[in-house]
Amino acid sequence: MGKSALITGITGQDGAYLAQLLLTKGYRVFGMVARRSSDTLWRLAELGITGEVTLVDGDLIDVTSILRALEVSAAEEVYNLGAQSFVATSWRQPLLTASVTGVGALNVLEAIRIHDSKARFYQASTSEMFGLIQTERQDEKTPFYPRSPYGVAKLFAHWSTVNYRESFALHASSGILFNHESPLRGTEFVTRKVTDGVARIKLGKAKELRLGNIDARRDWGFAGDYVEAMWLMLQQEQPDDYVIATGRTTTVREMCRIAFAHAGLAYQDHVIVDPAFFRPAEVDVLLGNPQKARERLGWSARTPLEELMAMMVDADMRRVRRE
Ligand code: G4F
Repeated sequence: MGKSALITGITGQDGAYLAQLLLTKGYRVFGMVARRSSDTLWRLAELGITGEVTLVDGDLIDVTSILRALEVSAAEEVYNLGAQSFVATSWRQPLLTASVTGVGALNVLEAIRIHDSKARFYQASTSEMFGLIQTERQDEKTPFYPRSPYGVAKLFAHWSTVNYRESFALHASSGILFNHESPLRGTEFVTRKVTDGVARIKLGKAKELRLGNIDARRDWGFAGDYVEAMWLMLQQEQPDDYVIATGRTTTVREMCRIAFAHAGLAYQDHVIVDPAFFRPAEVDVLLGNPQKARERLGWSARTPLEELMAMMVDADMRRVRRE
């Protein structure tokens, strides 16, 4: 019988891709699902794996439910992907974000420790922890400077992971993932908002697309590539922290140009900058250095931004046509 894995946040983009990957590797996959989660099971359905995973009720803010999920799943690997993950919302719901995204990770670590589980632990850390960047390219040694309640909460979760590794010898690793996108991304995030907008404009269902700061720069990769890095981290003898990125940074403006051009459109004809989408504090630029992951995990990003945008625009064209 294959290994058993428990994924928190299985209904999100990364949870769905990771579940699919683990199933192909013969794992029994359990997903902890919070009743109050706004996500539905559409992503698992889209990948055709709804019936292949076992869903367990549980909430990151309820340690007892996590203990129960560990018991039911007998998990050998635990991937903590659950979070309030939309940065803009974190200013409007800072305490919820701190509880779920920050303390939630500590709750999983505590549950593993109390349960005396030998499970290996993966924490979904983020480039948002670098925030106001302290070096041009960010790696595992770059000092953190989060710029949102989300970034602050993720930093707490990250250090909790490091601390439990050092205090209790847990096999706990932290993947500092830069932005990663796919057709399964929520439309609140900028890439999917753009590709959904492109499809609607192309098919005559909309004329314009309102965006915030299009001068921001991000290091964007494909989520399907990134979940492989998560799995690889837990296969290492020693737990550690890894930056997962492409090593290329692009403005939101240029990402728009690529997406619109794929549909034969010019972004300048449709994109309107609307201050309503500006953030109280912005992360202007992110650029990861994935050298350690390349050398130690043998991992590197395989999907260039042009290919990723084409994949997302094509998927949204099909989706909008079906509506
Ligand atoms: O797509 P975004 O909302 O992603 P953001 O804030 O970088 O966070 C994402 O990536 C992180 C990894 O670094 C994750 F930890 C996090 O959970 C999430 O997945 O925004 C990207 C950039 C920002 O600078 C934002 O200000 O795009 C800019 N932007 C410009 N107009 C917009 C918009 N973002 C959104 N969501 N919507 C806009 O209209």
